[in-house]
Amino acid sequence: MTQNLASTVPSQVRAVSGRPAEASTRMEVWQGLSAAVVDAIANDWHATDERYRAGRMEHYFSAEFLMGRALLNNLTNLGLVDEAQKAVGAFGHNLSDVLEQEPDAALGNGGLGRLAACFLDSCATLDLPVNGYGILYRYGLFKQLFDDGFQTEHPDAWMEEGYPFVIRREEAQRIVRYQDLTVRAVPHDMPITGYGTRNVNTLRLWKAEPMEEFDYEAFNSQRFTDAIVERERTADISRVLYPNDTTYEGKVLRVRQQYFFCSASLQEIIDTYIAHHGEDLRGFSTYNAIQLNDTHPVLAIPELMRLLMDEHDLGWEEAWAEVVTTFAYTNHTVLAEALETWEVSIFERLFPRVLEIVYEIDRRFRQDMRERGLDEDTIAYMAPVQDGVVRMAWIACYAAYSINGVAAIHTEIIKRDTLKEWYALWPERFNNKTNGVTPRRWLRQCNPRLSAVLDDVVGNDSWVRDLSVLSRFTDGVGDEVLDRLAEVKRANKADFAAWVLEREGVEIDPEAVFDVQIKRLHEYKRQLLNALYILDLYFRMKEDPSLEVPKRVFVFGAKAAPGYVRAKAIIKLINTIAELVNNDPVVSRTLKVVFIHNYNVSPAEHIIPAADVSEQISMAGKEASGTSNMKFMMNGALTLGTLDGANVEILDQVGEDNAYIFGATEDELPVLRETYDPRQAYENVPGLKRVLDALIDGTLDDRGTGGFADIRRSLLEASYESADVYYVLGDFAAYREAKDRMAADYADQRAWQRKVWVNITGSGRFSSDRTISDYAHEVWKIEPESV
Ligand code: F55
Repeated sequence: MTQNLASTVPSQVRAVSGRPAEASTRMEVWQGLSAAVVDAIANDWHATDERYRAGRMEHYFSAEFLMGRALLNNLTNLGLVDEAQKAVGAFGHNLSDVLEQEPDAALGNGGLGRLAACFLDSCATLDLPVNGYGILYRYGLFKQLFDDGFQTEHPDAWMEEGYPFVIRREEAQRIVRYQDLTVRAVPHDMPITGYGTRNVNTLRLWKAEPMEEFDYEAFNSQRFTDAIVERERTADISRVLYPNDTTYEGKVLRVRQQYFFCSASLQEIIDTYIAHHGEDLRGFSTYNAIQLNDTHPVLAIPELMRLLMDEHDLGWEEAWAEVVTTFAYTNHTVLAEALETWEVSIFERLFPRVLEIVYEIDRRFRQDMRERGLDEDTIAYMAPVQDGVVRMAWIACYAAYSINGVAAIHTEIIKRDTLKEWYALWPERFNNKTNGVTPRRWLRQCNPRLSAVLDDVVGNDSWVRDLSVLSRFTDGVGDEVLDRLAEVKRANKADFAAWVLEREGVEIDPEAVFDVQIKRLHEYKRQLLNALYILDLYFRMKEDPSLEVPKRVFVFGAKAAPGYVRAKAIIKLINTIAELVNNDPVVSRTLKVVFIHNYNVSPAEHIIPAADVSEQISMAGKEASGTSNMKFMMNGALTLGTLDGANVEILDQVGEDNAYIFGATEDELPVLRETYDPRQAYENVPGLKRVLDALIDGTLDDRGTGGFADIRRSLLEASYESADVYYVLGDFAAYREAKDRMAADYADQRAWQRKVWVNITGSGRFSSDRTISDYAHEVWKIEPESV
């Protein structure tokens, strides 16, 4: 860096505000400082791009990138935090206040989108030639507010005030053609800095724009409104992120979005190939690999066929040979309702040529399978097109050279159940890549106090780039380190308490156990189990005022898909329980319940460092991996969880004494199910009747919506087969026992902090650096390239 921020920031701020830096607002200072950071990395960014494009690259295709805030991340990676502090301090601003101005780039729903963001961070830090490709949504995931405890959704126009970290690349635009519409795809690039490297990788987000600003002919011929309508149809494509996680909706606009970014990205990758290696595309997969983040970008498979054949003269066999050595597919769910399928008629309307190619893939697949001797039923089940629908997961399994799950147990389940027919055919394609999270954002930046302890224990900050070094220090630290851990947590909790008071208006005591569940609201994740526990504890305390209960704060953060009625009722229930508990003059001295509204990446950065207990309580077999479990572990919270997703591997790592595991396991559940009767649990498990009856006896008011009665019915009164699908009542007793025991154990702070230390120092394998280096070696076959 040639100039320092002290000299560049004031002029950048002036350029934004048109006033002296001293007279500029915090938002303008954020803009100016951010522009100064982009300026500081511009040369390295360009050099990285040139270097990568000349060699073999991996391209990460994802409909979602949940990036969160960029400024502090970049300052930290570049080692410029102190310099930035001084630069803004010189004209009377405070860096933390400036940082809080930044909107979150919430271009994702949850774990899947955040995983993509952590992966980009690791790729840059490891100097790996990887770019991300996605969509520049004008509206990110909706903003959540509570109105009388009910979720309401509001648009998130996150870039409207200007956003210096996306750079429009006018010159690199492509054209994407639909049968009924032709649009321009304009790339907008975000720089992805790494920690302690000059490499700067790229996230390329495509924005849909009309071919011409105005259709002047239409305008002149009085068809003005037609011209406007056309513009809007184009803008629709990148207008909004669909707010569904886990469940899939067959919206035509969604398939348009998917094709849009796949086609534009592939065109660019092909052009780059030609520029460096010539017109003969038969070497395409020598230089390119593409990771498909779930099935959302699977249209890239037929689209690459189309481009190679129709635009670049390859024959079917030649094109297919490239396709089957280019794509790798990551599966993120075992829930049946999440598998994407599209009506053939939609493809017909939007891109008949792609449909033609899909039919040809289907025809060849069937022929291939017959030759292998598969029976007709199996072929019909696995075929890319059947009964008028295109099945995206099956296309992915047929064409991808690698298929992976996101945690060991999840990969076993897809091999055994979800994708078993594919596993039988091509076992060598299947591999596990347990998720990870970036220790830069999720430890170094969000928890500076703990980071300082780690710097001292390790003797330097090498753990930030190699988290596995921490495991050398698990044993043999003295009590003074454990005491420092306790102090750090205490200080983080005090900060968090102030943040909660300001943001939610609830007062909480840093002395209490902070017990946290933050994730999308879904029945399989069982926020309801947690809520029923709290309500039961409330009743236990009312019944016996002398009961010794450790001080607790229960923290929730969760958005529900806007159309997911029962999930929204669960949100209202938790808010109603919070009101009951927090307003009880006696119980509220011991218990508090806080629902953090609009949970997102940056709230998570405040919440996680302050947590004592990490709630990971999905029904076993349903949570593919989970990633907040890893963030909590790194920040010294202990896991209260089922044997599901990556919890299994966390338990493996820390041992039974250092985690609180409860409940039915994935292999036990089918057997238990055979005789499971939730009504019996209701009658016999102490406390259950009382809490379930409170849902309908007037104790808790759902304002006449019937939401609470529906929740109760989902557990008890549905037909025998479908009652309590997620085994909430079945696991209730075990959960209560583990959670009570955990809270009691907290009193012995030395013993607790020892467990905390085992968790922090054992979190190395949950760094996304480990995940990414496994993908790089085993799947992508790429090497670091440092600029
Ligand atoms: C988003 C859109 C659609 Cl159409 C379907 C699913 C999603 C989505 O957000 N899924 C998601 O977040 N899945 C999660 O992926 C994480 C990363 O692998 C896992 O840790 C988590 O278990 C899984 O639920």
